[in-house]
Amino acid sequence: MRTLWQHCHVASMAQGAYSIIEDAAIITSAGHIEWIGPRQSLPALNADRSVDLGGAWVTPGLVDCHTHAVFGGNRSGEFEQRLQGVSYAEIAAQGGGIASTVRATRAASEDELFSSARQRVQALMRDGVTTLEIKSGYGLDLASERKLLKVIRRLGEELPLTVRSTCLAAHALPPEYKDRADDYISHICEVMLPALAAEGLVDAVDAFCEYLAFSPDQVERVFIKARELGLPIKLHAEQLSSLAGSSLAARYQALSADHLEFMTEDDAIAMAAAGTVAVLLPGAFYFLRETQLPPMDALRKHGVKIAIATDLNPGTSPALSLRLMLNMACTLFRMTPEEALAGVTTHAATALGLGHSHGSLEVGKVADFVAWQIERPADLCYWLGGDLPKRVVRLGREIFN
Ligand code: DI6
Ligand code: FE
Repeated sequence: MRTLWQHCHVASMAQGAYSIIEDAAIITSAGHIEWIGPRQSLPALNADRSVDLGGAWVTPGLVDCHTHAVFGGNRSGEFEQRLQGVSYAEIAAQGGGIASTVRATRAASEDELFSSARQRVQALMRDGVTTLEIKSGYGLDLASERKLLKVIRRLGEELPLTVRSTCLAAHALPPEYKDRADDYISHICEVMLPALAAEGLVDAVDAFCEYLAFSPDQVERVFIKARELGLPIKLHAEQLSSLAGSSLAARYQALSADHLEFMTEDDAIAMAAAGTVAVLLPGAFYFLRETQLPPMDALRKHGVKIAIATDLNPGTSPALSLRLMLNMACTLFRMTPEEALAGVTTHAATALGLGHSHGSLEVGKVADFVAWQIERPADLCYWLGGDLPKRVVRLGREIFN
């Protein structure tokens, strides 16, 4: 089926810029973009049908490249406690924090995890998200991590969006390994990753490099195993302190290093040279009331690609709107709307290793796009949440109107 989409303007986001085409037309066939350009240059191709987009602005389908969307329970009770002055450390000492989500996740069935995650993913989809990364990391033992990764795969099979799974077994120390972090890393490398990769459940490997999680040496052992298994890597780095985790990630040609508030200029130089994308997470910055801003000038100066994501998780970023993150990226991090939009399209796709096929509207790429009834692309960064009128197309088929 060949479809002609017209009466629209396009911000194709090619090369990470708006790359605007006014009065544009798009021809899709077999789920891909066959032609895109100004309507007056439309080639004489016979389309099976023609769709009038009513003057909409068309952007690539949005890509949320960092989430922890599958988990049991939630932590709104802890949020309430923290607002009453109980510290994060006190909550953790009472068995709260990541540990409480791990308990709830281990206790939940696969079906329960699937149905709660589906609601969150559907909320993201209402913002025009057509590609989503989801990490495991609240199971922390082989059976529970497998359960999470299976739910992640099932979300990709049952919902009309592309889902990439990341194994984040090195997220926190499970209670069984208290005071034995090196042993847990050995278990991840010798047992968990090889088994989960062999079952086809893992598209990438991530770890949390932080003084309250795992050291750079421990993270490097995970990277070496990932490389051996032929899996790309990502890293939570420099969120709360500066450990040069992002430079370590760059040495292993990581797809991305994420958070990065405390990264240095040397880290930016290393990431630029390796093509490692900087994934910034304004929701976590906001929710934790952080004050240290990511070094935007160093990132720009060295040409590091910058992506934006929700970090959707129960502890530090219960964010159900990627468009709200666009606004926060502009308001809190001083990104331009054009940079922010590139951060949830082109650069986010690159952060998932999908830069060749997703993230911008170009001939040969997938026909994933959103036709927004807005006045200009900056509207996507301007409104604080809400539901903008839109039509969502995935693989050339309308999934949402
Ligand atoms: N960084 C974060 O902000 C979250 N995980 C991570 O690696 C925290 C997750 C949680 O508190 O549940
Ligand atoms: Fe995260």
